[in-house]
Amino acid sequence: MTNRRAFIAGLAGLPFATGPLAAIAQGSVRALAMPPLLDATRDRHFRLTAQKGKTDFTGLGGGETWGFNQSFLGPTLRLPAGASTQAQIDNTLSEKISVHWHGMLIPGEVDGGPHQTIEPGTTWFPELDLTQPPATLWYHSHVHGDTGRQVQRGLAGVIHVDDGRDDARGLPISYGVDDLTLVLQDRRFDRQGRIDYGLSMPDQMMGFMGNVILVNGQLGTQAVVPRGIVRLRLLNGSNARIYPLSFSDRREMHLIATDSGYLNQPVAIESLVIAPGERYEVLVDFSGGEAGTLVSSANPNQMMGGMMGGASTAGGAS
Ligand SMILES: [Cu+2]
Repeated sequence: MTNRRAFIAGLAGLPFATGPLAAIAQGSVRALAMPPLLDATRDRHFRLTAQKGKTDFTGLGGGETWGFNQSFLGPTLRLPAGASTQAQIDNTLSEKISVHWHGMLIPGEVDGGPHQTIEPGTTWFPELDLTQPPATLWYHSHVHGDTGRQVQRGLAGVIHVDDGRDDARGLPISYGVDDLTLVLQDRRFDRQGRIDYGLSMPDQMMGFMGNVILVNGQLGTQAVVPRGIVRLRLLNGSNARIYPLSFSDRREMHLIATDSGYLNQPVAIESLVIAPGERYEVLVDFSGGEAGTLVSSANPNQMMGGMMGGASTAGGAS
């Protein structure tokens, strides 16, 4: 594949990672996998099953994780703009969850907030009538007092609201090829590689902060993209970490969309700051063939920043 070049999306190399994790971060680089695409634009129906699984993120063994239709996180939902889609959510877990459609402009009765829990062993059938313009949204459990833990476990995924006109707009539309969905999340792992969500006093005061960055639930990965313009749909699905993102060679990005959809025109930027829950879409030019490294500098909202370390790397170059 001589016309393709590597673009690394997720080599977590935080300077304060502990022993075994630091070794993994410096280890071999794997290909970044996208969440599976669940395209409901034709059927106007989709089904998500909240389920238990096991994930070994670090190679140290791993442990129980949760996901929709898989072990960790959920599929990317492609939903039609200007149409109604019937959803079916099965909860096979042993505790109540909810599925909140973050960013969706829909009535409260189908919004999936803390008032709409899905009890264990039950199914919820919300009808999602999308009257909003195309945008990148996300879904996540939103149980009162338990959202942080359940999202850490994996109950989250991305939504593309699609009006079928992106090709006419000249935007990349091949999912996972030149249209990449990147879910940025931080985690802590114990020595067995299980997700560690023990909340310390600073966690409770400042919000949970992990010491490794996962991209689509994966550590130490790179994405290979075609030469040309590549679209990155970025979601910060972390509890509290804010990511100031840029490419290590300061290459230009063109911001095309934010939480509510497309801008009137692209804006050339060198960096962007993405807070928890936010989405940004950027175009990056890979026609020159040089690999790029997407880097996150230190969380600007971090108490004791000096103690916790400075720059952290969300990507690495090849
Ligand atoms: Cu939300």
